[in-house]
Amino acid sequence: MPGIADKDDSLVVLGDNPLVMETPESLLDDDTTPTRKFFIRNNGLVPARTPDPDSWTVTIDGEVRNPLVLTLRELKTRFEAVTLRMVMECGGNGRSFFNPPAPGNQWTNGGVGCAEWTGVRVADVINAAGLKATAMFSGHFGADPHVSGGTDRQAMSRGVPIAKLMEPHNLIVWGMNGRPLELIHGFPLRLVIAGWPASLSTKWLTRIWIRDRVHDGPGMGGTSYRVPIAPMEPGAPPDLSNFKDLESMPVRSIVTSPADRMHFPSGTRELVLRGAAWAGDEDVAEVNVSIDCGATWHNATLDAPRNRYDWRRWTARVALPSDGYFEICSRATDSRGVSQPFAPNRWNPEGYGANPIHRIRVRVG
Ligand SMILES: Nc1nc2c(c(=O)[nH]1)N[C@H]1C(S)=C(S)[C@@H](COP(=O)(O)O)O[C@H]1N2
Ligand SMILES: [Mo]
Repeated sequence: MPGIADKDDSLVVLGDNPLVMETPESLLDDDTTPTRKFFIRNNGLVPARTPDPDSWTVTIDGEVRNPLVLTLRELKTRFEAVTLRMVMECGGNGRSFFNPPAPGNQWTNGGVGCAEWTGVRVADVINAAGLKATAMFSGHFGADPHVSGGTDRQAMSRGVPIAKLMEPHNLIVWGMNGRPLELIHGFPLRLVIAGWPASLSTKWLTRIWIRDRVHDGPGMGGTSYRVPIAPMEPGAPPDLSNFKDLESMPVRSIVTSPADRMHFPSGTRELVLRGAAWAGDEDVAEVNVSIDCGATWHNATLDAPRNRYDWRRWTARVALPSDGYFEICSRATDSRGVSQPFAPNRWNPEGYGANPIHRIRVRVG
């Protein structure tokens, strides 16, 4: 399979055609997720590696005054380059926690990573094209062939309302963690839409179509990346008039150390817990940890984010009363006071946005 030779052996393959790999929580213990540990989600095939990345073009057209066709070289010279560390999270992250099960890749918490992205602001490029008053929504296009092999149809093409598109953290990137993008992550050019499902962050980016209506590419409409407005009964047939696009990703925390099922020597009376927390468009307000499956909670200490949309690394020291078996939990709360639920709420037919409290098990002695 192209592009995965350098990946960490411990990534878990959830599917091989198209290729999907998740990162076990304990592999997300770095402040910045190294590229070799970064999850992979393809909906189509991986395009051939272009021999001439500087000549790769992205088209900005539709409801703009001056449609643009910009080469990667022009993007680098005409616009200010910025580097931001930001979370990228699959909309289906956590899907395996739904009951009844929702079909699709059975992500645990590993459809996420936090990398340093280098590129130009989407808003700067769109402003150079000049939005018309009729501009309402974007449609994003990548060069990956459909799984059938055909290049006449898109594997996936999603979009966002114009107000979100113009958010200054959204980038068109060529760099990831200080190096050119790997082919599997979108070389030579990808979109990064901050805080919303990663399906919007189109790899192998070729076009941003500015539309006068909600985009209707594959991955839009129906129950795709959509969640119920009024909560629905798990497993019930969906009423399509009750769905809206999943926008900001919900608050989530993970314990990244120790790993699940760790065994500590008899007499260990303190554990240092480490993890990460993030909350889509919101800030993380606090992270609490428990060693008794949520019967009692303690505060974790949060590191400062580098910039908005970065994740928060956290640490906590917890005392252990005895040897034995402990269920350690982490629960984050966002700036609106919304916490991770004990079991995923908001069941939906395609399994988006499941963010239950993370739980690991350790044994002492
Ligand atoms: N062109 C293209 N872009 C894409 C996809 C795709 O299939 N094709 N998958 C999307 C989805 S669903 C996710 S979760 C992220 C995964 O990004 P990664 O593989 O770099 O981790 O890419 C998004 N961008
Ligand atoms: Mo995804």
